[in-house]
Parts: sequence; structure tokens; C-alpha cells
Amino acid sequence: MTVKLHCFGESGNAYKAALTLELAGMNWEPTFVDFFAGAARSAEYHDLNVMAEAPVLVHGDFTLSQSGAIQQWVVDQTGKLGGAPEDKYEVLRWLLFDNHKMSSQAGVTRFLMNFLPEDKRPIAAIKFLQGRVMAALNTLDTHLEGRTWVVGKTMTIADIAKLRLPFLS
Ligand SMILES: N[C@@H](CCC(=O)N[C@@H](CS)C(=O)NCC(=O)O)C(=O)O
Repeated sequence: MTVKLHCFGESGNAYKAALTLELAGMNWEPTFVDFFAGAARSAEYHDLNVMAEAPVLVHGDFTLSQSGAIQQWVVDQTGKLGGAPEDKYEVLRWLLFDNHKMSSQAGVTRFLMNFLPEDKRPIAAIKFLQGRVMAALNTLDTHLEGRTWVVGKTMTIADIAKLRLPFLS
């Protein structure tokens, strides 16, 4: 059965889920969310995801939102990209760090910087958020000194979660 991922091209959170599905070799296809036309705020989308966010994964009668949860679901389905069993909670720790300190702040910063009309961009808030993102990147840089992967000796969903950061500019 084909996995459907409700997503849109500009979404870094959707990119994390899509890349995880792709690298794990799952059979999946995108379903376009017309986000900038307000589709995620529609009643129909509310039934799909009360959080009004993308991405959302649908597999038969199973529905799941939150990119980190989707990533873990892919690991559980395929046995890929989860790292060594003893590293499970270390992977989870970096996923939560990403969701709290990196992706969420990078997403808002990018929205304010690039998607708001120029005359509506709150420069002070953007600068503040850029500082928060840079602090999180410094934390990651420090952690990665002498390492190839965020956790263990192979690529895991913790690495994929951070690949969305190029979307910042
Ligand atoms: N923590 C969520 C964040 C999802 C998220 O914020 N997605 C954005 C699109 S990239 C969104 O739908 N934002 C709607 C909003 O914040 O109102 C995840 O990782 O999936």
C-alpha cells in the first residue's frame, strides 16, 4: 500500500518526512497541500490534522502528523535509519532538540524573512530569532566535532531532521 504524505515544496518539516521515506526505500507519494492559499486552515484539513500543520502521513486508515513521529514510524516499519538499538534515546534526544530549538525557530525565521511582504517583516524579531538559531547551530557544531553522524556510526533520522536547515535562506 502506498504511503501518502500531505506536504508542500517549501516545507522543511515535510522535507524531513519525505527524505526519510525516500532513504528508507518506502513506497510513497506526495499529496499537495495548498498551504499559502490557507488549505491547512480548512475544515477538511482540520479533520486530517487538528494541529493544522504539514506534513501528515496517511497509510490506509493510519494517520500521523509531526515530522519526528513520522520519521520514527518509518524506522519502525523498515528497520532503517534508527541507528543501533542502544542509541534509541540518544536519537530521540537530538530529534527533540531539533524540533524545539532548530526546526521550529528556523521555520518561523524563514517565514518572517522570506514569505511576508517586505514592508511587514519584523526586523527586530527576525534578528532575535536568528540569534536563537545560531546558538542551536553552535550547539550542534560543538557536538559534531570529531564525529560524522549526530548519533552513533551511521546516518539516522537525527541527521535527516537537521538537513532542513539549508531552507533557512
Ligand atoms: N513540529 C511540527 C511542525 C510542523 C509545522 O510547523 N509545519 C509548518 C509547515 S513547514 C506548518 O504547517 N505551519 C502552520 C502553522 O504554524 O500554523 C513537525 O515537525 O511536523
